[in-house]
Amino acid sequence: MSVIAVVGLATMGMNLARNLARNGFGVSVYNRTTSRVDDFMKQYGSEGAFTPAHTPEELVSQLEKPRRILIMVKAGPPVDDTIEHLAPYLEAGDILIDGGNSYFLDTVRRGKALEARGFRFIGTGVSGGEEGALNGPSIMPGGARDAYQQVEPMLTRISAHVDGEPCCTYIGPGGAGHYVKMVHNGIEYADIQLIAEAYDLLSHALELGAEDLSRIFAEWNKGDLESYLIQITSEVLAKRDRATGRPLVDVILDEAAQKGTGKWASQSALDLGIPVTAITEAVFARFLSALKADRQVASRTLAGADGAMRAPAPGSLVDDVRSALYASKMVAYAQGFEQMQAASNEYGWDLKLGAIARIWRGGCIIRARFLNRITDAYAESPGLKNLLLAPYFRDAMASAQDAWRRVLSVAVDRGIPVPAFSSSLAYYDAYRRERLPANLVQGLRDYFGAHTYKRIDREGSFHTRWSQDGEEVPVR
Ligand code: NBP
Repeated sequence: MSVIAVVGLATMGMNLARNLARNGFGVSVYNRTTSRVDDFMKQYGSEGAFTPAHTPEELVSQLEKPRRILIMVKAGPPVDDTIEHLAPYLEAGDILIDGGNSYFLDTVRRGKALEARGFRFIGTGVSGGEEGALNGPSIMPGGARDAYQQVEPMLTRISAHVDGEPCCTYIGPGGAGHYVKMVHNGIEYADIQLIAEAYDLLSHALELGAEDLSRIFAEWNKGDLESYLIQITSEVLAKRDRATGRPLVDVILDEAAQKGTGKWASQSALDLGIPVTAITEAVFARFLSALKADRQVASRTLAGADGAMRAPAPGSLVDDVRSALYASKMVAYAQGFEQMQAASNEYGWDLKLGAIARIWRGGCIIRARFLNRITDAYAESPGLKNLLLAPYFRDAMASAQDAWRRVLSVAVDRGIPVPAFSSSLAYYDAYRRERLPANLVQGLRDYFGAHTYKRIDREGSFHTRWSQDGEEVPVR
């Protein structure tokens, strides 16, 4: 008998099944297109205690009770289809785990529907891509805690480990696991966009080639910016294209694709009223990149900047861009964590933000040295309102900001688009302003729509009869 099944043997399912088997767990494997099961057994069958299944019924019959089934299929209707194929053979108490990138409200719906049928459901985020799935991902499980306890030994064993701690912890009930994974992916979008802007700035302002830039990123990876994404940026930039001999990055088409988790994170932030500008700018930047044909026309039509400012010294600009990247990244994480806090309040999840930072230190795409700083910040001050207010982040922003502003001046002067850098700085400057121009916004809204306003010196709501007698009247 197997202790767990993996359903869906594409990239993620295949590698998670191998990871489970390597860690000594007996795994049954099944896939809708059953030739994939046979291919899997041929290629990896000797790696561990795998049992192939060719029907849902056969799969369920191979499992110890309560049955534990990890579903790794394409997010959306395939998850519902898979559940419906398995359900007729399951018994009360059996546990279904959806490890794909499902939308968190689908997870809430599925959890309720399955509980009503006596089954238990865990919606879990899994990050780390192909390599993480095989060697240790970061795992974000949500749903019924008692169900999680039944799979905890397996999930913690196969997850990445940092300083002896597993990158897997119970996140919260309902859709909490998939929500946190969604914000993780949103932060990943922001991180990647910021890196792309740093690359663009240095390659245009200093006319550096991919190999020079690769060396700069490798150097940055030795300091505060040390992270998986900075490391692989250096590797991507260093790669030469076999066909043309040019840097591969120079022949890759500049249209970024997406699968939707960044968009969902932005949409949820809009619903919650949380300003996650860095993630949202990153999503918009991908939309803009996809308008390649339009951009080609505009590039020949619209005038650009003349770059009249004094040229910056190359060394100092490289250092400044590093600081701007770090400061913008801190803003992106501060916003993402604020969004998770808001969602936790809204949905009653009691998210432990410090623990989430801890399980993102290994295995996942945004793993980075500075996640320790986030864990420390929440340990020191569990009710922290915004990460930027924690002493480490406050001081780091203060020391990076002059460089950040210089970088934006260069970008504006040269006409180099840096939407995530600049929106992060705008957020920082707006967040630290005691008084914003929303007073005028309120005045205008009251003028054309009698929407009323509050005053700084008196309680209550007021309306001014702007275009009549100009009198202010209190409003109940
Ligand atoms: P895909 O997202 O490419 O999905 C392919 C799998 O879904 C195959 O096993 C396929 O079966 C199955 N499937 C489909 Br499509 N429609 C189905 C249906 N109606 N009923 C049953 N099975 C169906 O696989 P993946 O890249 O391994 O990702 C799996 C999940 O993990 C996704 O939610 C993904 O977003 C998430 N994820 C992926 C990564 C990554 O790096 N790839 C990282 C983190 C999370 P078939 O063989 O019969 O077509």
